[in-house]
Amino acid sequence: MLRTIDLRGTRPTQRELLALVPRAATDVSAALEVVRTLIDDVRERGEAALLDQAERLDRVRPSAVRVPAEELEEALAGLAPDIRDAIERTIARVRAASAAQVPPPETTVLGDGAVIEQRWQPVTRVGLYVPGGKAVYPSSVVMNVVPAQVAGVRSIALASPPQAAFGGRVHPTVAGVAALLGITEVYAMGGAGAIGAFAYGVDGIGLDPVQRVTGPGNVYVAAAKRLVQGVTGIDAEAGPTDILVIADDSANADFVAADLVSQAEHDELAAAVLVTDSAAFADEVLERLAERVAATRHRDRVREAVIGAQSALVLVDDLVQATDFANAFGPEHLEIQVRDTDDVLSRIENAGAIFVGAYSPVSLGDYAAGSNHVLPTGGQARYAAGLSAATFLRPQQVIRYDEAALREVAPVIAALSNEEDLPAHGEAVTARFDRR
Ligand code: HSO
Ligand code: ZN
Repeated sequence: MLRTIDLRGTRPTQRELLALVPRAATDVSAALEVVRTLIDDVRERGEAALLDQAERLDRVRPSAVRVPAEELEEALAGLAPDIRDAIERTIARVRAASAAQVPPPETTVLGDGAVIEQRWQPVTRVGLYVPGGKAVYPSSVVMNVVPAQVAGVRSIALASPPQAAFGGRVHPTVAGVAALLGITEVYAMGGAGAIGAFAYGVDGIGLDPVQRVTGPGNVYVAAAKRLVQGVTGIDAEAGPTDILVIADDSANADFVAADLVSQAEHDELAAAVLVTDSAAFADEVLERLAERVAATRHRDRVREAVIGAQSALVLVDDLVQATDFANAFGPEHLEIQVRDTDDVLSRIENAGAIFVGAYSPVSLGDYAAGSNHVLPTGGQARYAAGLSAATFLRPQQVIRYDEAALREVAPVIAALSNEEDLPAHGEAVTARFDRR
C-alpha cells in the first residue's frame, strides 16, 4: 500500500536525503498565468468579475459578493446546538493558546539615555480565506480569525467561495461561525479572484485592500498568494496536507494507521509517511492500514493518497536516522510515537506542529487541541511556521536617545558615514552639536 524507502545500512548525505523525500507533484508556477488573468480581471471590473468567475468556477452566481448582515445573523441562529457548542469549545482553546503567541514588549537600555523599545504592532487590516471546494472548513474560520483577533487586528474581512448547493451563498456553517466570532465583513468569493480582491480592494462593495492575506486553499489560491506578494503580505502558500509519523515497536499500529488515514482523507495528493526502525511494526501498520482504507468513507481518495508518490514507509536503522529524515521532509504534522519521546523531540528541527505520544493524534490538533491547524505544507516547515498571533504582528523598534547618549556614539556614526561616502549622514549628527 505504502511504497517503501529503505534507508537501513545507508548513510545518505543531506543532499541525497532531500532527493529521497517523497513529494506530491503540485506545480504552483504552472498556475501563475491563468491566475494573473483572473486577478487582472478583478482589478479591472471589480464585483462583476468576481460574479462571472463564480459562475464559471464555482458553478453558481451569487446575488452579491458582500454577504448581507441578515444572512450572517440567520446563519448564526441556524447553527445546530451541538456544532455551536463544539465550535465554542474550540474557540476558547485556540484563544487561550494563541494568547501565548503574543510576545511582550521589551525595553533594552544600551547606556544612560540610550534606549531601544520593541513593541509588537498588529497588521491593520487582514483578509482571511476559508476554502470551500472539496470540503467546507468551519474549523478553519476559527483557526484564521482567533489568532488575528488575539493579535489585535482592527479590521478583519473573510472570504469563502459561494456554494452551488446553497444558491450561491457562503456555506451556512462558515457564515455562522464567522458571525459567532463577531466578523461582519464576509464575502462570497473564492479562488484566485478572492485573493486579488483582498490585495487590491474592490470599488463599489466597500472592500478595502488588506495588508495580509492568510488561510489555506488550492493551487490557484497558492499561485495568487505568490502573485500578490509585494502588494500585500501572505502567510504561506498552502499545498496538500501531510503527516509524518515517527514510531518504534512500542507504538500502537492501529493508532498509527488511523492517523495516516485521517490526513489522507483530505486530498488525493495528501502525503502519509511512516518512519520506523522496526520492520515488524511496519508490517503491522500496513495490515491495519489496508483494513482501514477499505472501510473508510472516502476510501477512493484515501487509497490514491497512500499509494501516491508523496506517501511512503521509510525504514531506518535507528531513531536518529528517523529524525534526520523527518527534518529533511519538514512535515506539516509530525507525530512522535516512541518510548523516549523527549529524545526524538529534542532532535526535531523542522515541523509545522508536533504531536507527542499515543493520545495526541493530528485530528486533535485539527479541531480541539487549541493549537492552530493552518500549517506549512510541502516541506515549507523547513523555513516557515504555522498561522499564529505572530503572523499578524510585526516587531517595531522605537529609538529614544538623549543628547548625551547621541554624543557618545557620534564618532561611530562619523566613521561609518565617511567610510560609506555618505557624509550628510554624519552631518545630521554634528549639526546638533556644532550649532551655527
Ligand atoms: N488537517 C488540515 C486541517 C483540517 N482538518 C481542517 C480538518 N479540518 C490541515 O492541517
Ligand atoms: Zn485534517
